[in-house]
Amino acid sequence: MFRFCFCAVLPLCTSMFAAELPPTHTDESKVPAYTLPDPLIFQNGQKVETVKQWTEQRRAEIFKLFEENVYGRSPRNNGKFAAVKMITECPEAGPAFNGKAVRYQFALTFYTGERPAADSPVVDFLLYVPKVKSDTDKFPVFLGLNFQGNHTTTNDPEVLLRRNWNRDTGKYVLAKEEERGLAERRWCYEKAVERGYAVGTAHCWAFEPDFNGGRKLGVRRLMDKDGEELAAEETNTLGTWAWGLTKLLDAVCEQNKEGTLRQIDTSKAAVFGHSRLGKASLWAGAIEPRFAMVISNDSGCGGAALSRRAFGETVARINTVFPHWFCGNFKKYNGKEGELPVDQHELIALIAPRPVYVASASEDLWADPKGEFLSALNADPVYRLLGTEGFGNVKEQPGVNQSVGGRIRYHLREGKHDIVEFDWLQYFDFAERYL
Ligand code: GTR
Repeated sequence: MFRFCFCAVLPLCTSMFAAELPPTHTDESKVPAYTLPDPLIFQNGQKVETVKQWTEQRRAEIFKLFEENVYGRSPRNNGKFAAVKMITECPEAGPAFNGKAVRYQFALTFYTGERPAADSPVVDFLLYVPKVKSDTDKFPVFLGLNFQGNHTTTNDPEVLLRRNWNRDTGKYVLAKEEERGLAERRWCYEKAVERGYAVGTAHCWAFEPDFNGGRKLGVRRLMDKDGEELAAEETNTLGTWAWGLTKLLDAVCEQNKEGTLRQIDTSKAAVFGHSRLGKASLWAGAIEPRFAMVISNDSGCGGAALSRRAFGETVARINTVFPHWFCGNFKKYNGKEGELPVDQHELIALIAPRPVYVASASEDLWADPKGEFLSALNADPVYRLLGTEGFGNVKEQPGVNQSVGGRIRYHLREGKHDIVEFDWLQYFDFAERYL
């Protein structure tokens, strides 16, 4: 009897669940015909012909459309967040990687009012800087968020086991020793410092936990009024992470001025991210002109991939599974990508003329590698208008494992959705040339 019920009910449950999820496909023949908005045509139909028109008017127009329709108005721009202050402390600094680097561990405390409270949000920020060999050494810095805590990004035993979020209880717990280094293969600290780059990271959940309702638990709670609904154009989790990336840069700049990080060249800061954190890094590049280079690793839908192709993850799908990532207005475009006043090539155009790297992986169809490539390609006219070589002579998506382009650069790494040494080595080469 039990067996009968179980068998009868299970297919029903799965089909109900499946019915709630908007369908997706990875079939190129099903990609709808679409026309991309032209970044060099104003909304009123007028053409952008001069650098001045782009810099002073059209860029702002596109930026506003992204704010209102996709990522939401950044905390830094909405007036309420301006009052949030940050204190940077450095409880730990010491040698790492056999003396090749110095490891700094900062605690960034966010608060409003006179001084931090006992429960003020704290973000732990880990930074490896190459060891200084001469007084004139200046190192560029890569900044990016991580998925599970700083201690998971390395086996370095000195990385402090600090607060970490527990998703089930929605509370802070202490990070565990057995988690140390879990994501080490995704981080290339030692190679980075050998090549002369500093790399800094913080757990994205420390800025805001990654679930619907996380807003009440992260840094954004400082600006929430009790019971206040989030306005449809207000930023959400991805926008908060992007803002968080700008705070990491603030911390580096502040410590640079104070002398602790005088060996960092703050005019050479690259922002990077993988997957959902790649979406955040692209938006961070758009909101923060101090990021001198932007890297998107397999960022997919809502990142580098064109929404209008609706290949792999779609707008409807991402808004259903992750309702807290984008602003409320983005949901208006579920199944109606053609009505979006912008598409993701224009996000890349917002970064122009700064160097931007878009990376895909051949088996990562969910993130639509071709759509990511086409975004890079369609941002090229803006880079050219601004007097750069843009995507160089690239017109077609390259085969696997070839890095192509100029100031806009692209590769399709062989393999799965991931960030691995091959990706990092391309980013270091790119930085060497353009940062
Ligand atoms: C997936 C999501 C993608 C991507 C990825 C990740 O579940 O559909 O948009 O962000 O997660 O962040 O690893």
